[in-house]
Amino acid sequence: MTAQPLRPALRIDHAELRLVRLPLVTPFTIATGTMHEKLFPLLTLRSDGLEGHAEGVMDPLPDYLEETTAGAMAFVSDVVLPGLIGRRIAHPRLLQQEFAGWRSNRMALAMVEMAFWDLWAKSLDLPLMTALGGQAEAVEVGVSLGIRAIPETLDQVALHLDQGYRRIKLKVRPGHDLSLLRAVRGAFPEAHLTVDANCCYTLADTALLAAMDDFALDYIEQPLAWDDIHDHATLQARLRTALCLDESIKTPAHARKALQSDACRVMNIKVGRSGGHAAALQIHDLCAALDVPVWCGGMLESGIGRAHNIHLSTLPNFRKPGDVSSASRYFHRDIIEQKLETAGGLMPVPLHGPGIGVTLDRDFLDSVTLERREGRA
Ligand code: OSB
Ligand code: MG
Repeated sequence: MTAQPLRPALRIDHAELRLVRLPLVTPFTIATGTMHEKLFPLLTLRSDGLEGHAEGVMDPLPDYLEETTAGAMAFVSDVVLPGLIGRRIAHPRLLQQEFAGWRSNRMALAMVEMAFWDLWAKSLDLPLMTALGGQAEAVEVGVSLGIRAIPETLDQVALHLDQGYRRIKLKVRPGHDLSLLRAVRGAFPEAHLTVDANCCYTLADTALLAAMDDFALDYIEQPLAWDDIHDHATLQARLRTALCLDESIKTPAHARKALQSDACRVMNIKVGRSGGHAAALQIHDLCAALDVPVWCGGMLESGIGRAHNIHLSTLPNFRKPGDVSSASRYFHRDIIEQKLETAGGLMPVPLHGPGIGVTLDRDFLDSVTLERREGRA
């Protein structure tokens, strides 16, 4: 007698790729520019009456990393999906092997892999967190505050600390760094503070970055170039404050090299930047093995990407507050039926059903969809 498989492989019957636009409540400024709206691809994979969803975290212009929304839409709809539709896939981890030959494009591939994880968890009637190996009722959350005038930033810090957020991340850039830190640290001596430079410094700024040691920051996020690890190791040796890498970590191999060279002592995991959940779990495990804490980064995701991020954040080495703050900070109305809102610095894990545990608000989604492409077996 042969054992029955737990469940048969899933056949991808249908894929729908949308381009969605949501206006932002307030413009969000970081060192590389200002976002006024969130434009993103949203993928739905269907199998046997079930649906899995994920969104892409690339921007319209290649100013965070090299991927673009238009490039990802074309790559996914013309190349990746035709290679999967009609195929039976036994486990989401197999997609990592399937995609191993593609260079870069980690955000586009993550969207496909993540939609399949959601579909697969639903086929097992499990929450995504359980399929990933995590467990929690809620996860600890911080906020990322975009660049604004210092008095406005002080008001924002006070507001978010009052709301219970567990960490305040300040976006910095040359000319808006030490003066900002003097003001914020002066006003909030006890706050859990970090800064994020989004790659805007070089080793020539070492003295300025070393001066940040005086402000009791938990870490400095991605001070140097997006495609660098080596210079971060040089910088880390010259600072007391821990470095945290974001843009530089696009694969588990990048994570390994960064850890081996002591280029950072904290890591930001963005599942949508790193090729998907399987890669995010590998990065998580590598960091855990070396006792390096991780936290969940965000890319102003809608409720779909936010739900993925929250489920992933239930893994045990997510030991610092993540950028999975309330969706209402960014959007007047979300594309899901549930509200992803924090209380007391905690974001509840959405469990309104299996998988990512949230459901699409289809009428509203249709009203913010700019383009729709379909593929069917
Ligand atoms: O570097 O973490 C970043 C937003 C857009 C691009 C890059 C980053 C960010 C954020 C936002 O910091 C975090 C969030 O989604 O709340
Ligand atoms: Mg960052």
